[in-house]
Amino acid sequence: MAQLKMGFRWFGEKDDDISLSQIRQIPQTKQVVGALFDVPVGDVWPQDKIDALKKQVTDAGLKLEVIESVNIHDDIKIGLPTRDKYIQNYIQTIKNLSKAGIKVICYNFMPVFDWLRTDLHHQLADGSNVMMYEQDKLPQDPEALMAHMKSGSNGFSLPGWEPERLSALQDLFDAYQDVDEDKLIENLKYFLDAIIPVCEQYDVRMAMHPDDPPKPLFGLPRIFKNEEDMLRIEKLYESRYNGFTICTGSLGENQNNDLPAIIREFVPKDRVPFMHVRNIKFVNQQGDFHESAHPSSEGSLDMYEIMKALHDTNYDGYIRPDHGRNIWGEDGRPGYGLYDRALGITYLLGLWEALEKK
Ligand code: DNO
Repeated sequence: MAQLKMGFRWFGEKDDDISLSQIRQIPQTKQVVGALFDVPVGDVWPQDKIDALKKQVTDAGLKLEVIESVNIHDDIKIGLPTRDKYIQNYIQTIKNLSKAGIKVICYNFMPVFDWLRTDLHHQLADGSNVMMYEQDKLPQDPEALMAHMKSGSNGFSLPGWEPERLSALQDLFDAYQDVDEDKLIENLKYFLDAIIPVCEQYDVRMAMHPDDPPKPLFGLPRIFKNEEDMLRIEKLYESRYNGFTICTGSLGENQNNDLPAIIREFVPKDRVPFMHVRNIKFVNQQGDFHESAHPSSEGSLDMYEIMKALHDTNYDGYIRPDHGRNIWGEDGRPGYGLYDRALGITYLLGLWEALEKK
């Protein structure tokens, strides 16, 4: 049976209340998706810290081959003259990661902040908690938004929302004033032109993550919202090293996006080294949604068709369950509990096994 390279996101010994030994007991899950969370964005990731993380994971009987994320300094996204320095740092990080056997780097090109929700603790009828997005509840300004995300985080730092990265928020917004979609694409191309040859040489594949939610917010441009955007990004640099993370939840938040079709377009072209799989449930016509139970045909996306598309296209990249519910008394980092993501893995593996035997 073609094995899925199943992984589980882990925030490190210091920042995660889930242990590697717990992850090891999830069936058929060998990959830890990790990162260094204490290196400021833009700095080179030191070899010794990477090696220490690698050793920790391998000592626990697991593998570290995917990094999520090496974040991109805003000067690169804005296109400031200082970007060259940060790009050189990024290149050095790629080389260091390659030395530790890393094969895939997940990253995003979202201005200022990463993913976004309006409620991090929406309670479902069964008493579990999920994250939710309701357009009308979006805080009015970026500062309020930052405070809002922080207050709902159960005291954990949320990936992409690290306060030190988002200090001086208003200045950052001002710096993006002249950056529209075309400019942002141009700056992505500049970045890819510099790094992809290095990735090719060092055998590290870049996997760009979609914008979440996939629409412009606070006047900031968004360049990875749908299939059309992907066709544009893929052409910026023709190489299997310029790839995508297909995140079913993020892309699925736009009801016009057809996930199985997107998988069938890009997997055969060898542009998808990494998959994030989760379900969401739309609650109204306007497209407000919450994230739904992980092992789920309860959500609005058809998990069977998504896995079938991966199976039909002989997907052999890495895959991980994405945000799940907090259940059974868990009160940890929103979206990243142990139980529901583990249930999600068994559900996905079950679908896969059935597809294999058909
Ligand atoms: C949120 C995550 C994102 C994702 C980055 C990838 O939970 O899906 O923070 O890791 O956008 O760079």
